[in-house]
Amino acid sequence: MVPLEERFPRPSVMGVVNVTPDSFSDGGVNFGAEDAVATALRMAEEGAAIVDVGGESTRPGSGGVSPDEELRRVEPVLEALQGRVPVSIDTTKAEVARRALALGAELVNDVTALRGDPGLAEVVASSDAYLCLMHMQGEPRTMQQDPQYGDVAGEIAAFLEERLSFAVAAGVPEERICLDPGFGFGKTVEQNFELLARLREIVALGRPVLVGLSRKRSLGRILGDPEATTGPLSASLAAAVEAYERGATIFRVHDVREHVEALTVAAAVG
Ligand code: 9MG
Repeated sequence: MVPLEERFPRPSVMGVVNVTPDSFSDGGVNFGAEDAVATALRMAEEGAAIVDVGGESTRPGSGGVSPDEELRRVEPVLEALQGRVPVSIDTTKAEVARRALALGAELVNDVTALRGDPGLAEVVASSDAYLCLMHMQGEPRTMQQDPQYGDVAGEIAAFLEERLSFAVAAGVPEERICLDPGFGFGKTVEQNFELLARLREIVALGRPVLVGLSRKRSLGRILGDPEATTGPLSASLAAAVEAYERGATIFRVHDVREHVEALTVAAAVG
């Protein structure tokens, strides 16, 4: 088995392919399977190490979709990409992950860190897939209402350490796991920026760290729009480079070419 850090050397870019009608960050441009496939192929050409295909929105305020609906959205995309582009499946559901892995996905990106579906750990453990465990306070529908932390980086590090132990105890080898502090998932603007400043505390857990800062609303808000629901590319690139300098390995982004270029420069300096 190839450890995750060898399969995805630092920095690796993960392209976001939301097969959803209701994403703020990309306006639902990939809701049609053909568009989603074309986007994924373009991202691979632009240098993405992997594309993250998801059929359920996790933006603040969103409710869930059924496994059938999620599969209806992602299956044709996974079928068309099989053997052509490395794929990650962005899902919290065992049934969706099982089907995606059968269709060639090599990473399961679970924003609940194995707290959502009790069957998901077994699906990952019985495959040779990689796994991303992400921190979220609350659930997407309500998570931005009043997030509270005593020590944001310390609490998130402790959470991720516990979820890593849980996943390993469930049979997922540690070498296959990466950790994600979950920027924007139950965090205020100030909490997100403190977390980014202290990202080394998450990196110190010893597993590769994946970050999703691209187009996040905190970036728009720090630039002066208190109602922003997204952030611009310029701010996304600055945030990615800051995360790189603090040790992040995988960057989940919408604008692949620009992030590959920015991170190549950062890596040349680093
Ligand atoms: C699905 N999704 C949306 N934002 C994300 C982030 O920051 N990290 C991960 N792992 N997944 C995300």
